Amino acid sequence: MMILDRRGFLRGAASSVAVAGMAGAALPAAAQTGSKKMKPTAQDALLVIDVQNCFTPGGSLAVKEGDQIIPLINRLAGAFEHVILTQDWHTPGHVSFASSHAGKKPFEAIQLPYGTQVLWPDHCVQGTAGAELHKDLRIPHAELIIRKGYRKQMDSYSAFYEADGKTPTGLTGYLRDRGLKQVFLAGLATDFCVAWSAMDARKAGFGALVIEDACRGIDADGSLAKAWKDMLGAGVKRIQSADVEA
Ligand code: VGL
Ligand code: ZN
Repeated sequence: MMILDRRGFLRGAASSVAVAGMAGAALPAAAQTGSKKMKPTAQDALLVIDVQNCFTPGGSLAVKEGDQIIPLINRLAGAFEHVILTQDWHTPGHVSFASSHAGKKPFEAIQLPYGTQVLWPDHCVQGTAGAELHKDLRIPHAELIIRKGYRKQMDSYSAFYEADGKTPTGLTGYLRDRGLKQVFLAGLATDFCVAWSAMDARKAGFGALVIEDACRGIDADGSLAKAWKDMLGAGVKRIQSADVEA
């Protein structure tokens, strides 16, 4: 459906519902509908973070209930014109693996040139079954898969910048080139890759909304509460899947 305001701003807006009540204001991403649910627009993207075998039950870094979010994510994805997936994608012997550091155990932390690194069980090694996207994900219209953490000496929780906070993955450029202004986030794990991606989305100038019940956390040492505090402080919005018209 084609909708134009006086200045032609709304050409190609997602739906007439999204336009109701805007009164010529700047184009809002995910405009509120009458039912108070947010309807994703053509300027919003759903970012599905690391829904991979290693992070779901049975995997080497399994997140509790990590598979329970999949039906929810499949349903949400249907409401988005733009869906982007991420895949944690490490080399064998990756610097983030405890097994790469003599005497270190998973969940201990070490100092690396780019900062503090939590050490993990080996996970998401490039080309292995554990690194594959979960077989129950049904998002055929996903338009991009961002792989991250593929440099042996640097981790990347975030879909935007690697762990040094400045090496770009290319996602910022992709979103800008495509005219996408805001990301909704779902996936694993809330307190690591989802949180870092959401905060970096803000840092790069995008709106960021984390769909809490479409994520699950690792929650090591209070990391989940800290992640929410940091996210909210960075202007990330905390929403529920029921808030999205899907
Ligand atoms: C993740 C720990 C290590 C995540 C990735 O997807 O949240 N966590 N690598
Ligand atoms: Zn990882």
